[in-house]
Amino acid sequence: MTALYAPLTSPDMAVREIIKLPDKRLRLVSEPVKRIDAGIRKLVDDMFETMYAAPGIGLAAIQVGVAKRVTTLDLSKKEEAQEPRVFINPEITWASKEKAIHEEGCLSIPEYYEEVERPVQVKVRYLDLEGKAHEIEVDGLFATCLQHEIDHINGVLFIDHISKLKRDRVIKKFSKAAKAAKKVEA
Ligand code: K1U
Ligand code: ZN
Repeated sequence: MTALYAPLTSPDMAVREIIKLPDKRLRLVSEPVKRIDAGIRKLVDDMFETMYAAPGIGLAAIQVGVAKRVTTLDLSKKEEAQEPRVFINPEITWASKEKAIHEEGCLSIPEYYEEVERPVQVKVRYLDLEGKAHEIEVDGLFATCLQHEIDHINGVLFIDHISKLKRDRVIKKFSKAAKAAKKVEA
């Protein structure tokens, strides 16, 4: 199974701003990580800090405005020890024909939840923070969340998997809120 990431906190870690719908950066296709350097390690630290503060169970780098193919995940329950996981350049190498419906949320579309149909199981190839390659087969919430994050890396949002009517409605609502917030700022 996936090697867990450590350390969990350090004084240098920072909560970054999570960009929200309709921010166009959410539609960017993120660039592969070529070298895992101090900048990537700092990004990952900050992504964990941001994800835990939100709180969320996953986060893609583009959600903090960085178009790099990096995602963090922690599916542990409140009462359990944290299980931070990092996926660099993750790729789905296989998806089951069998599909399942799960309710999804998104930190970039706060307080909006919808049922989404996705493959039950996927195989995902990725690099860890040491640059070591792994391939894992996951199902359940792990598979749902990892597919959601890989979608982010490709500029896809979970609302792209729901009806056009519902999608248009939520985009309109968030666009209106963003306009109103801009007016207050001005
Ligand atoms: O990528 C994101 O926007 C994070 C998102 C991940 C996700 C959730 C559910 C299904 C698929 C992908 C979230 O973390 S939304 C918040 C959330 O689900 C949650 C927050 C606190 C405790 C438990 C769940
Ligand atoms: Zn999301």
